[in-house]
Amino acid sequence: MIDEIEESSEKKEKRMSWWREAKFGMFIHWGLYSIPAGVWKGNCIPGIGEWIQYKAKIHVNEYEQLASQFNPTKFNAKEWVRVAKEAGMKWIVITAKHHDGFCMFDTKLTDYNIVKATPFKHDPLKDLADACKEEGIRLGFYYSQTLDWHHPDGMGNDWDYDPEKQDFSKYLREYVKPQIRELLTNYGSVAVIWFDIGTPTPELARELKNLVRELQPDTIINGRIGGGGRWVRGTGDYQEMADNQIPDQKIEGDWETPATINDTWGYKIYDHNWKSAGSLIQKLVDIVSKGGNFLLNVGPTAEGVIPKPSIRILREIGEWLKINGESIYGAKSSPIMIKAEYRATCKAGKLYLHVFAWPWEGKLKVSGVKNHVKKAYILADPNGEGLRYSQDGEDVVIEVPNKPPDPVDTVIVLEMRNSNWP
Ligand code: FHN
Repeated sequence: MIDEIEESSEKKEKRMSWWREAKFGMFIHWGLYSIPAGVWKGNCIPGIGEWIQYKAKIHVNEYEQLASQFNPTKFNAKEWVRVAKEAGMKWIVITAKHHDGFCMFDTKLTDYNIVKATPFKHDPLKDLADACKEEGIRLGFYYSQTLDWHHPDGMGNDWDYDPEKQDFSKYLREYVKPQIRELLTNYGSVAVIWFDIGTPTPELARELKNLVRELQPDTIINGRIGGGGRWVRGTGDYQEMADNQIPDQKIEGDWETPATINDTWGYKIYDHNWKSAGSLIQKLVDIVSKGGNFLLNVGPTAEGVIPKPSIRILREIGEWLKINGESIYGAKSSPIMIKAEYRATCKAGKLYLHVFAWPWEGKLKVSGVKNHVKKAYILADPNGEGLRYSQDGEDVVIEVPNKPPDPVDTVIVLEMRNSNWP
């Protein structure tokens, strides 16, 4: 029985501090599945793109052949990092190994990797690590520690392997752990290790967690390291919501929502169901107002290109954040009741009202303000005249223009007389 490495609460606070400020990050799902892009032998395979091997029950020896076609000559790490930066994202998490088992990094544990098995012959994670360092963006790695449809002892592939004969502990100890060691040794400081689905036993989860702590104590571990059964979450540094799930109410403690920008994580050529920039801005605000972080995905093509619609959407989000970022980065969850018409975030002495539904009668009514308001203004217009308001105890009524300056989310700042609330 292995015990978890103990640490002081100060250590955890220090590790989490940048993440709590950062709020908005980029998820990247990129791998061999980007080649079929949702189509196998002429058939559109339903479901998320990176699950194509599972959904179409493609045998390992057939799926493996994709590697010889993987040559992302248009991949440009600096460009990807610039896209993230322009969008206002503060960290990137990229798939080092997804459930298909193909390694997007140089590894000594298997030849089934981008350097040895593809004409590209190059480690894109190295380029990304360099580009991120240069641009001041943090880099983390997604690693599928439980499902591995390629490895004979990994879980999930019962069309090629007999689950009865698999030795998962051996796989985790002799394959997963050495690969995590590589990822935490060869790429400089790693911001996040993003496990998925959960580790089958608490013992194995602890072993993994200890290894990360031993190699890079500042690396944040996400909640899906699990440890109490396949689907049990919560033994990492923060809680991971289900995919695309935003809780109804504020949640105590650190948490994150991972989300798709259309309906897939890995690239699918026929998925055009793009979410609008406006709806994603509102999701980000909603999440921050409930105390969480937002990890928004892009699925680059097999050539190494982030799809144009994703870039356009991210640029629009970035434009909004350039103006309104003060109300997001480093902001705390809402100190007042969340309403359908608005959300709220705050910093010491400032309450940010994010108005989603404009009050057409010209008055925004807010309750629960436990301080004296000294000034009200639109964040996008800090040097403007300010807004007239009246306060009666905890109720504040703000007079607003006829039309919303920003129909997606106009941020109104209420500055307090003293900074002890919110
Ligand atoms: O099965 C995966 C899926 O492919 C994708 O990676 C998402 C991202 O959160 N995680 C799993 C499902 O929860």
